[in-house]
Amino acid sequence: MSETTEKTMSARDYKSDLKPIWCPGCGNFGFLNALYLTFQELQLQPENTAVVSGIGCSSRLPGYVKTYAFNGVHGRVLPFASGVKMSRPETTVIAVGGDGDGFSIGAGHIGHAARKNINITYVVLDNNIYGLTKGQASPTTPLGVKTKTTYYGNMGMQFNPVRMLIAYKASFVARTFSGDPKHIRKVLVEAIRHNGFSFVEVLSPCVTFRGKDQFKIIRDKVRYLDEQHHADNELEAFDVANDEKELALGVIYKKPRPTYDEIINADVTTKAKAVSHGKPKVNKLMDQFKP
Ligand SMILES: Cc1ncc(C[n+]2csc(CCOP(=O)(O)OP(=O)(O)O)c2C)c(N)n1
Ligand code: SF4
Repeated sequence: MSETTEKTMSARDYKSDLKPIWCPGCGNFGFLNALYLTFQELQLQPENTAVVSGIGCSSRLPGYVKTYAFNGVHGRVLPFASGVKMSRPETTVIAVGGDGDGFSIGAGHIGHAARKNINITYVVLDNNIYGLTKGQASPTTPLGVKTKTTYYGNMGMQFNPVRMLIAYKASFVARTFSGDPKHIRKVLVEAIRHNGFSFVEVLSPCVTFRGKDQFKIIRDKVRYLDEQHHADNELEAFDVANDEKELALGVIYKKPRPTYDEIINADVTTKAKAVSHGKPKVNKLMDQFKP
């Protein structure tokens, strides 16, 4: 008989030996520290936890965490994370990446992971820019902002990730800010505990390519949701998401429903029973493939 012994974990135990090489002051530090504390609060066991990413400054994060970790290819964080979860359902899977990784090259994957309700937590460290490749516009760069690729000012409208994810039928959608690690932790604990696909947008300034004043700009623009907000009401959640002048922080939408693996397991079990009761049908089907 195998025995599993759970180790009591402190935040420090989740730190890998690699030292982050992010620029001093990068918003990603606040998130990383909050992540260690979240793991401690949930007492996640490293052998049952996987942090998976794409490519970007933010996607370096799995290297700094002492759990299973995978730094994949640009834009493919969700297929990797979904694969890990489907093959190892007992694993807590955290997918991490940037706004470029998630909403540009990887945009095609989000809707499907969300609508299928794959039981993972997807965190986008949204800095409104491509950081790693040195400052090109991303899908969340605000209108009019001058970047390396938008010399005359960004001409495309900025994506609204929270609104997008509610529309994609994600069962949990939240927004938080790397200038408030306590809030990140509160939101992340709830996101990881949520049974289903949870999406968390972290406003996480790139101080190098968006400017050091981004923390102040964001702080002046956010408000905290309280118990007056009904996160299970989709229309109310859309109203909150639609407000782009004052950005709401907290759990904006949450409506649990069966997860992808729960549906598959129930379905496969039912079908397996039907097949075993009706063997001739399967044989008849297989006969078609005989020479
Ligand atoms: C297939 C592919 N296309 C392009 C790149 C180049 N590339 C690397 S990271 C990146 C964007 C990084 O921006 P983001 O995902 O927002 O992350 P950040 O660095 O801002 O955290 C790009 C375009 C790549 N590595 N692979
Ligand atoms: S370039 Fe921007 S996102 Fe990348 S590490 Fe530096 S501050 Fe952070």
